[in-house]
Amino acid sequence: MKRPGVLAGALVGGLLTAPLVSVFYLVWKLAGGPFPPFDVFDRFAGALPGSVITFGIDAMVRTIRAANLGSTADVAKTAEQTMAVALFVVLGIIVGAVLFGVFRALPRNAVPLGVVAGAILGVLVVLAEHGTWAGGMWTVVALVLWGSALGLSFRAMRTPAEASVERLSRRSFLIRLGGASAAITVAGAVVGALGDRRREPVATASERWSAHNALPNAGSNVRPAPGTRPELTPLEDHYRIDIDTTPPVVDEKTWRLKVGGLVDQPRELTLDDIRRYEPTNLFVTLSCISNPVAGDLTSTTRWTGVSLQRLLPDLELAPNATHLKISSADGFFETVALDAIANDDRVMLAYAWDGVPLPAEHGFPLRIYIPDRYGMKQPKWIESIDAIDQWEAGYWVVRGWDREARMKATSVIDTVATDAATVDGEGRRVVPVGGIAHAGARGISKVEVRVDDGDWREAQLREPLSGLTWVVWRYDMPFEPGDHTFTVRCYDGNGTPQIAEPTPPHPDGATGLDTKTATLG
Ligand SMILES: Nc1nc2c(c(=O)[nH]1)N[C@H]1C(S)=C(S)[C@@H](COP(=O)(O)O)O[C@H]1N2
Ligand SMILES: [Mo]
Repeated sequence: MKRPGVLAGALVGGLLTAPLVSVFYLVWKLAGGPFPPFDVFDRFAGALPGSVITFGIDAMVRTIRAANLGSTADVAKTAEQTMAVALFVVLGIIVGAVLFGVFRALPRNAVPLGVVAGAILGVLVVLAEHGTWAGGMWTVVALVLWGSALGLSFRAMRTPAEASVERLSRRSFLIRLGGASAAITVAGAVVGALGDRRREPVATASERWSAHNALPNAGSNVRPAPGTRPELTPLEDHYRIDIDTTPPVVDEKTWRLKVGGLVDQPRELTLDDIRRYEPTNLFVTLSCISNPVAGDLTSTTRWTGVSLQRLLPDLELAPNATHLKISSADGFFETVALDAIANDDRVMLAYAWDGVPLPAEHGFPLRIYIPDRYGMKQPKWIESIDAIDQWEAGYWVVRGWDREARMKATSVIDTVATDAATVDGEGRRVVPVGGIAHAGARGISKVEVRVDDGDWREAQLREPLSGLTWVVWRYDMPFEPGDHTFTVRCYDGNGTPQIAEPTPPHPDGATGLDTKTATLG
């Protein structure tokens, strides 16, 4: 008998892993099962050294921006998910090759060996998931089936030593396997994707606060230059950054906020318990520390939650507690100093954005807001709060990012509205130039624009939505035909100018001035 070798094993491994991924996808989309390719990838990425991850993120953000691929957050997530599926298939190919090597040595036991290998792989994959029992069982069953299919394939590919017979029957087996593989892969992907579309939207637009209320600065006489980004980001456009390929799904019915550590007694709060406190509403601009100058990883919405100053007395912390350690459903964590809470009643546990429950990707049911800090300090999907007596490094601090992560002052040109030239108060023809400026919780006192090598000219500032949001600015440039380069800079509320020297996001946030070019004709 001729036995198939490791190359055949690699091929069969790939042909069996593609439909496996597809069936996992189908069960995930239709029944909420686990999706092992993402779980394995997330564990793998979480274990990489911070410098490697940072390099990866940086390269990804740069590529997306350089190639103009669209929303950085969306494209990055899709890229991550693609890599996760590719990695899983590659692992399937490697395991297929290795197992065929083993089968060659013990040809009579190929099927039972395949079953055992599938079971072991199943358990390893379940360890990477943080899912339910049923999900874990399903994963193991699927991988046992996968392993036995590998063993059966090996058996089917063993042929009498006569060469011509061998080639024929092997080829016909592989053709049939390939056909079945392709059919299952495509069917699973299509049905899964159709099932996904029936998902309910988080909250329809009409339920949102912004659908029924005017913004607090609606009466401002500084109107945004045409083409300026929306001052309040529509919920579906809010940037999104998190460590996992898919957000953790939290069930409100079983979710509890667990409060422990240095407290008189541990307790568990339901979302309703938290919502019963008098709410705090704040307009907030959140930014990712990985956002390059003029990047799209920054957004503004209206946050609702309970101020930690209001909640803390009821949690009865021990007198020696100095920090809160906040831990999330996806394994993310950060610490917050009690001093920071005592000094600022805007530090809050938030459960709503724009008047509706937090969208799943943005931290449902609960996240924290800490003014003046980049997003990396602000866990979503909070599960527990532990009072502790010392500072601890958070998830991204452990991985080499700045421990304070204070937002840098930044200003951006959104538009040179060449099509919207108007006439100003003095009868001059002007072109509106506009954008935003933001300096965390420090406010913006001045924005200046320079055209080519000219003097810095002061822009008009629209009243911001709050002291925590970006400020929309506008500069009406006296019309002058030709190609021009525009540069913007801002000063924070204390009069400190933004840092003009260009530096990358790592380790404490990007700096540098934004420039745009436009032709006036
Ligand atoms: N649990 C959890 N919280 C998290 C993260 C995460 O990966 N997991 N990412 C943080 C980072 S780096 C940012 S920039 C913000 C982004 O919040 P958003 O996705 O709602 O815009 O969430 C923060 N909170
Ligand atoms: Mo971030």
